[in-house]
Amino acid sequence: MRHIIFSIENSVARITLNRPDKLNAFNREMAMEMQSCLDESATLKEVRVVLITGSGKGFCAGQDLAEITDPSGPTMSQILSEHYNPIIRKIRAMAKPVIAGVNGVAAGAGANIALCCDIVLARQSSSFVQAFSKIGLIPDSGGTFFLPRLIGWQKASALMMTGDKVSAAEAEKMGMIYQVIPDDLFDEKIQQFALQMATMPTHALALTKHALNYSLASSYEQQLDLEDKLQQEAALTYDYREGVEAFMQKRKPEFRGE
Ligand code: T3D
Repeated sequence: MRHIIFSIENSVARITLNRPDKLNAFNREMAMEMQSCLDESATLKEVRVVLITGSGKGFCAGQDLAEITDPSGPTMSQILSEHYNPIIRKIRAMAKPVIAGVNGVAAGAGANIALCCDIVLARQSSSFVQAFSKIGLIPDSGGTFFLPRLIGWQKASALMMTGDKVSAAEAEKMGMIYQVIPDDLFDEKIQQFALQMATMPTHALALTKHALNYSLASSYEQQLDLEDKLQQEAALTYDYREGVEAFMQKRKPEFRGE
């Protein structure tokens, strides 16, 4: 792969966006490579967590603006239907936790790809920008769906219309992201966090994600019924038996993700 570094170690698949001189902005090739990495992470049983991060000083500056001014480049319709929407769908459908380790500025589609992940950790000096309005576009990559649900209508509306930059600390305060990590500890902490998530009961986490996906669009009654159904499934797993047994025996559980 030319624009992504992909590795699998200790059950963690790490996808590193790697066009640092462009703040890891997406061109078509990188979008396709990212989709392949997500597909492989979804398929491989040994992968129990996916960690998405960026190389260099940025996380991702969204669409490579040079590519859209290139007459031989992809069309707007291709950019959404073939690049970003499949990425968002693959992340939400992934039956394993997907963690965004935001190491620097996350702008446009770069911000919204991070925000659709299950857990967002951000380096203290990083920032989030809904950059779209600055170039006359509307927020895409699921931004109009996820951002108001994360931080409320008013703040989402203001951030999307102004294109104001939000620091990682502000983003944490408004509930946009889970945790800010001091710059010097960032690499170590995101790795530790991913490793710890990889020892969790993966199948139960997948069912949790499934329930959360549905909660975005269903009623209270539908959600109770769904929890009932998914809990029956969780109760059949090896990890459920192991979790209860370990608790009774006052020892640490050894989950297999099954
Ligand atoms: O057709 C469609 O576009 C549909 C798809 C939409 C999806 C989208 O994501 S639309 C939004 C696209 N992204 C942006 O508009 C963000 C543009 N970038 C910025 O606003 C700023 O670069 C940042 C706020 C992200 C960071 O600012 P700063 O001051 O830290 O860095 P910089 O100096 O602006 O950028 C550093 C380099 O990265 C610079 O290159 P140079 O001059 O050193 O050679 C800059 O040109 C390059 N870069 C940054 N963002 C992009 C980019 N190159 C191409 N595309 C970019 N998006």
